[in-house]
Amino acid sequence: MTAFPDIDRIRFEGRDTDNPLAFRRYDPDREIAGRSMRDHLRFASCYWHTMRNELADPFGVGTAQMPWDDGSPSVENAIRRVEVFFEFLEKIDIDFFCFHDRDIAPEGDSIASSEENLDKVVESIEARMKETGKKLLWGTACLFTHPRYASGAATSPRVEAFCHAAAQVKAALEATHRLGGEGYVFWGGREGYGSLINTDLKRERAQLARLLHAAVEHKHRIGFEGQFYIEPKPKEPTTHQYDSDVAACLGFLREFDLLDHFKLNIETNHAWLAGHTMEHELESAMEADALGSIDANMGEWTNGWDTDHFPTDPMLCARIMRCVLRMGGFTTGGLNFDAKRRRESFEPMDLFHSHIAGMDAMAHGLEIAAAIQADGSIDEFVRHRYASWDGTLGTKIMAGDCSLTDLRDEAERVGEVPLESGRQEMLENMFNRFL
Ligand code: XLS
Ligand code: NI
Ligand code: NI
Repeated sequence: MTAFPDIDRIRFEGRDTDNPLAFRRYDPDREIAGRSMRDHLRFASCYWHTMRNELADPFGVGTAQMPWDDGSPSVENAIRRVEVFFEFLEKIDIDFFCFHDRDIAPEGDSIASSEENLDKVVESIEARMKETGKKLLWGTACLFTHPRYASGAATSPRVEAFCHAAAQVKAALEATHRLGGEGYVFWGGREGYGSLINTDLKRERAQLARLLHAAVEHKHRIGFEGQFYIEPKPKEPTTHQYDSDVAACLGFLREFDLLDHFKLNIETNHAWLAGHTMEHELESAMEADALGSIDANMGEWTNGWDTDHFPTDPMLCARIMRCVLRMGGFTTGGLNFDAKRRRESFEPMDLFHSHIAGMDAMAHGLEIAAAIQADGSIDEFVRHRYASWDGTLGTKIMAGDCSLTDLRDEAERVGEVPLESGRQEMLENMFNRFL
């Protein structure tokens, strides 16, 4: 069986090719800044958008053509999708994938039967992984679709919902472990509120922390060594999500003594919904040594939703990859395309076009970022800008050896502050030189 009979493996053909089913920038084995492009970018395709998104929107039904999918909630259908997904990964030349429990296997009519369904599908995924060498970047549990989670999962006012959420996390974590996952994500889509008028915020945040602690305990119990991530998002579907942005997540993790166990999985569209640039979120995480992985997508500045466009803007990708290079590259993380084709792009072939567009733009971003790093003048400018802090006085102040009174005397001694231009526009133009 083949789901994509007209498509061969996508290959690098170079800048001048006019073949839309080829890479123009992404040359997987090319060495750049000390690693192959493949190792820098660590692309992942996500099961929920690639295999399960029917491309419905609030005003219209799904349009996606998926001739391999009979629409039934059966395990057989689920296993057929696995075959198609791995054919896709092979042909698009993506090494990693990500999934939610409910994307890959149907929920049963009891906890036990849901676990059994998951087991069966995981078995077929495991077999396909062995054959193809594909790897799991991260797994997660879907704690936001079922009506039982309408008022939250861990943060539900009903303790029963908390137990169901825990059961799903347990099974999804074990599945991720079995598949050798490099990470596990917590995205709390319903862990927030619609209105404070019916919400006990203090309890809800403590409940969320409790579930995360239980997951850490279980991780150790089963010997899972992958990285745990929190994925910040400010809103949608909730009015406010507790993990609203990187700063809120770091504060939460520190408050509940979880920071040693988690890093962040940062998504561009979520950063924008929070009113931040992606670089702001990446830098804020990096500064706390908590930048783990990236959900590579982009939004639509004008409409304020999580539209999960494929990231096709090279400038954005260059800014993202510059942060990744500054961090020293990914370890367990990667670039997961948490992205969907538009509702009008409904043919199976559009799965290829959309991933190719994202991969080429990220590869382009990597080239730009590597050139900026090799040139070094922007970094050098910033270093120089802070150079006065590297002297004796700066060192003494930062060591905590100066009282306010000492500092008053220093102010008298050092005299007026030399004014220096920040040269923002010059630097922006220097950045543009490398596009
Ligand atoms: C939704 C989130 C979700 C997570 C995984 O907005 O991005 O897809 O990545 O649960
Ligand atoms: Ni995401
Ligand atoms: Ni999202």
